[in-house]
Amino acid sequence: MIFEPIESQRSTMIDSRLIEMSYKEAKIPRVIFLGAGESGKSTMFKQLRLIYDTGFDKSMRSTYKIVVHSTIMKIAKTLVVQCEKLALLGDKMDDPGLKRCMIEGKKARVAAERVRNLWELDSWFSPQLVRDIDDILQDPGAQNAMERYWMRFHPPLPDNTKYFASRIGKIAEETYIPSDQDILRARVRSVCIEDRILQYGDVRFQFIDVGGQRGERRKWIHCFSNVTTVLYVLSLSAYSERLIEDRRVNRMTEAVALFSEISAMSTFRSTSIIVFLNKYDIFEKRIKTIPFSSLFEDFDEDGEDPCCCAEYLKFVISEQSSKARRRKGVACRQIYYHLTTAVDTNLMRKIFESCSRVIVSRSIEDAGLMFAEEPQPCGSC
Ligand SMILES: Nc1nc2c(ncn2[C@@H]2O[C@H](COP(=O)(O)OP(=O)(O)OP(=O)(O)O)[C@@H](O)[C@H]2O)c(=O)[nH]1
Ligand SMILES: [Mg+2]
Repeated sequence: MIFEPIESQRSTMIDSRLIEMSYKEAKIPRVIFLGAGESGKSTMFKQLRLIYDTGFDKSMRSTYKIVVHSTIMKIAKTLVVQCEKLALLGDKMDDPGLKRCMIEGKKARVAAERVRNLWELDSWFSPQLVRDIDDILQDPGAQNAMERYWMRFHPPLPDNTKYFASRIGKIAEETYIPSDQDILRARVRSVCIEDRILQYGDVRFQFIDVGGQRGERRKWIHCFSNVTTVLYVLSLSAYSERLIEDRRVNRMTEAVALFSEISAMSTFRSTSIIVFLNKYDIFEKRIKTIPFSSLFEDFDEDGEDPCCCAEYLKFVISEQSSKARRRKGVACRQIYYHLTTAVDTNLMRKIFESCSRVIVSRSIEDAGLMFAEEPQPCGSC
């Protein structure tokens, strides 16, 4: 099941009440980010803060310093464990590629031993730890493993692995303060609902970010009222990844099914829907190593062309959501698509600008200031 049953949990009620209150006070239209876990919703939400608000303040940067440090520790630890697993697997399968994933250098092996024995919570970012992590990251065996894991399997190594591995020197400095890009790349799983009121074009909107993992979705319903636009974020690179919540399920399959469900909800009957096909930067590299057709067997076009693959995906999404709407008797409407890389601020500025026409006009229609076009019955799609 994609949506979990609605449970009246205390934290949920607090989240939703807060949002409800601020909405009632402000009486402004809402725009909500929805999508599966790790698709990039919070990253886009952070971009809104950078582009339309005051950016990241001092206290946010110091919070993220801890996040960045713990991310690097986690990457190093995971890498040490995975290197062993891969090398063992290589032996078993007689695969020289996998065998090469053994940490080889003497210095790196000693460092790996130390890092393996660390407790994440009680370790601090000491100079010794930084040297150890650097020794591990420089090791050819670990680099082979990183490449394989980053490209092929997910989890365990997160999308930001390469980025933070390349920044270790800077991050280890005592005076280090996370840059905007570090904050955009740092991952904090959303477990509560966040909202922010922003001036967007000529209109003030309440933007809402929610957690996308299965356990978080039961909270969504509390902020569905008065939404004028849904921004659905779907990770393109998900086609080769599995859900953290259930390793048997492909992430893209889940994301497409979730979208179909949302687009067929009667609550969103007259809501604008914009789909961000995100993580384009990862996707265009990954399709060169893992065929897009590994998930979509019917896809027989140029698998090395990211736009061609994305077009096919749009077709799949439209087909499945039309079917879901027909089943529920919900009228057909236009869905807008954008290819995005959420960590790229310049690109996101352009994307948000180009979405403003849809978002703003919808809110004006809802306010009754403009003539709203009647939706077509679903039989015509
Ligand atoms: N390279 C790259 N990384 C991205 C992109 N979008 C998001 N990420 C990274 O992906 C990770 C997950 O992004 P989040 O924004 O936390 O995902 P989310 O949808 O909010 O996830 P939940 O809170 O679990 O629902 C973070 O480390 C981001 O920096 C992208 O377009 N390119
Ligand atoms: Mg999030």
